[in-house]
Amino acid sequence: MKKTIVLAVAIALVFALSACGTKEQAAPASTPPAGDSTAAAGGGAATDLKLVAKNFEFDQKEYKVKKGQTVNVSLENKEGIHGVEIKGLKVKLDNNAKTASFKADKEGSYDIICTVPCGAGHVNMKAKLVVEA
Ligand SMILES: [Cu+2]
Repeated sequence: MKKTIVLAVAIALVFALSACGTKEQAAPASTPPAGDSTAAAGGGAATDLKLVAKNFEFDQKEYKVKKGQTVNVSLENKEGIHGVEIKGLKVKLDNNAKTASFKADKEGSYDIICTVPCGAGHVNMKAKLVVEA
């Protein structure tokens, strides 16, 4: 008899948990936008953002992503050794950590800077990330 009760409670728990899960329909992937999550989340709004660095500039002055997207950032050092920090988004990349993911959940313009003292043009190695509505 006791076993039946335990089983019933277990089933009720499972239902309660799955009911909770359906509340968040907007998030098909339950992966939080942690900085170290590089796995491609199946479905959902995800986008790849590649930053190509050389002496002493990035391949674009301005990168754009849509608000709400999970952005998988990667860094390619085409010439020289550079690092990247996206200010305000806790994203840092270099040759040891070339990829990162973050959720673009706030509109705005974020500064992208080089984090490696790479040479004469280092201080001017800047770009922008724009999160659009
Ligand atoms: Cu630099």
